[in-house]
Amino acid sequence: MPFTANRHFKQHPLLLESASGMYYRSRDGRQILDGIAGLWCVNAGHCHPRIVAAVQAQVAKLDYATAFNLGHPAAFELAAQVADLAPGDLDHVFFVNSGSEAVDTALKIALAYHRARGEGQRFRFIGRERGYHGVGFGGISVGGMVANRKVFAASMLPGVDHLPHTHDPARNAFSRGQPAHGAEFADALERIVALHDPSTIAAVIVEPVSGSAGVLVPPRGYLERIRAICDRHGLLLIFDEVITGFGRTGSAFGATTFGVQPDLMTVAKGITSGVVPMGAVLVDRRIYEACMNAAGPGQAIEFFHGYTYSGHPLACAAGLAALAVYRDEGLFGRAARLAPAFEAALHSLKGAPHVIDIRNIGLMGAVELEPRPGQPTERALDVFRHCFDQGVLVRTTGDTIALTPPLVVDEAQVGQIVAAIGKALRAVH
Ligand code: PXG
Repeated sequence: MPFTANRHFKQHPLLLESASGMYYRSRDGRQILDGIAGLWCVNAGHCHPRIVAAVQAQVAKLDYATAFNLGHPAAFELAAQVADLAPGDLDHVFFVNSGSEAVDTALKIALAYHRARGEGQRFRFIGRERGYHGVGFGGISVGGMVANRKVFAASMLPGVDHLPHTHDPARNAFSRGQPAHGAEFADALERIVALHDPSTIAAVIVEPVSGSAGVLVPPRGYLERIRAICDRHGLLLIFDEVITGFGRTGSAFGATTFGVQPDLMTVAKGITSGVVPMGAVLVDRRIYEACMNAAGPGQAIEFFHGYTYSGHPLACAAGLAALAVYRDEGLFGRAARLAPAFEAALHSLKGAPHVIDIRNIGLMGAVELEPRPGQPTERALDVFRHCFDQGVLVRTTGDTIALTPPLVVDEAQVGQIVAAIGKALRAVH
């Protein structure tokens, strides 16, 4: 099982059997309120009838079509709609099947772009401490989660360096929205760039909001500074929006919420509302054109990369239906409208036992607990279990409880989730 205590699970299995809207039903017949949209992905709510119908119709019509030298209309339609939603000139789309594949693909596009322009010496990537970019060798190399890296350290990509993370509880604990302090963490990029010689660096990759590390919201002005330093030195800026994409922060993307334009963007999860696996890389027109123009004439292939399931018909059908639901139900706006109530509810946990920080943006929130001495993660895992027993699903990362409900959540359900956490905190005290 992925990222799971396998032996513990088998002694204490938790099995889900069905789902609808905001709720799972467990194997033992209990209703579980989903506080984490499956795994930060089911933004439209579970088993949305329009998405279900679209996938059912598609599987009966065209089950599979290769995207190698062939195509099918839904892939081009979905690409056009995703590009339409994206800010600026991110108007070309490469489909993959997960966030990890999206990240590895984006890193490869960055290398291909520089090489196409005669700057093949740009091979370095800059990631960030506490960043999560999936589990491919590219993703763990630029990622900054120690546990995900240490076993595999001998096989990392060469030439990767990391920015410092921006978590600064001494100055920013209990911030609502973007923290006031820490734009200067971006200045480390200047130092790293100088150290390695700017002309060797291909790209910088960051999540606009670090998700897996426990919802680390960028300090005010931080992303703008990163963008400016990238521009100064000709580095591409990749936003990994696998979690922040498709409404999570209260608009289509983190890039739109924070008003900072990346050159490449990786997405997954919410692109199909989690119904069929899919990811994508959104590419700035200038990058696309450089790669096209550099290739040989005639029938030369421009980018030697792709997956059997790139643009899978079922994923495209789910994606088109999910985008239609987001649009017709106004779910990104709903997330923005609910965000203040979500924030107030979450911050009402200040003062509860062992709570040392609370953070939030859009419908993304975290409650950080003081670890038990010598037993990191145990307190949060106990809270997880107490919440589950109360019929509420939350996520833990380290000693942080993360909340990312489907965007169809209502205020009463937010209240129920927060009340369950409060009760659990008192119970495990
Ligand atoms: N980038 C980001 C920013 C992610 O959050 C990935 C890439 C990888 O996506 P795939 O589809 O390959 O898993 C992710 C995935 C958690 C959690 O609870 C987060 C993710 C996956 C599993 C658990 O923090 N994010």
